[in-house]
Amino acid sequence: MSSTPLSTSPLAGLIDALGSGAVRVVDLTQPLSERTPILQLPEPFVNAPGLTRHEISKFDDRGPAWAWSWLEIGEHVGTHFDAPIHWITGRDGEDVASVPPGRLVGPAVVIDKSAEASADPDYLLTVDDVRALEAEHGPLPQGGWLLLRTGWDARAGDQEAFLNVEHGRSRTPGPDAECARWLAQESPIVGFGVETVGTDAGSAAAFDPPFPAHSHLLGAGKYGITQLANLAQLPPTGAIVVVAPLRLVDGTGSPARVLALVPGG
Ligand code: 23J
Ligand code: MN
Repeated sequence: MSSTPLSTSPLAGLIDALGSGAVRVVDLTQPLSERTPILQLPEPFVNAPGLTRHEISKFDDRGPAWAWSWLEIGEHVGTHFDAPIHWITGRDGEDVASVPPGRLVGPAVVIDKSAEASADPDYLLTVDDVRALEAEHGPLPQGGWLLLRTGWDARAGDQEAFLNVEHGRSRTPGPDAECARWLAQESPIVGFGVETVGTDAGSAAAFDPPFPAHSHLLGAGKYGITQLANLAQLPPTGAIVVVAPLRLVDGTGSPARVLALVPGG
């Protein structure tokens, strides 16, 4: 093929940059295993099962040259995607399979509240925080993903540290109710991502509405992603995020591979 179509392609620069290392691919996905921390809702609610692997064969009589297993896993386990139909406010919206692929790739904006969350595990992100970020880095982009950095990814190997339950309540950061409403209804982003077990703060069952990130964002046809890793490797703006859940028909969510394209070797 002639080089003309490639060199005139808007992807030509990206292809070169991936080849030269001027753009790096950062894995924002936590490893998925039997030890992946899972959400623990209080009684009387029912929780999702974590990963269990069932061996089909392992180079034995059941399959002499192949190893494989089948998986038992909740839709909302590990680094995962929340589809609108996960929540009652979005019940008439998209399942995972119906999400247009263009909405799964977009500009990432990272808001770093790791110092705040380290000082106060109940830290709540506010509209003022996002406005301050916009004042410094420009408005949130149309079709973008706002990613909340809290430093919580360092705890992801340890269920107890990750859920951080004290006196029966989970102390983890997240957006306050007004911030969740604003992101859903007034901002141009399509999704909100976090390092914690859910897009809502640990204390959010008591907010008005309960679980406002789920309620407002999914109700507005927007999306969530959780249990992200390596947000520290992203600039505040300028990265592209690729969110890849299973295309699960009628799925309310799915474990996902989440990748970022990041400029600067
Ligand atoms: C169900 C109920 C409450 C919450 C969640 C699920 C999640 O965090 C989730 O994974 O969507 S907070
Ligand atoms: Mn979920």
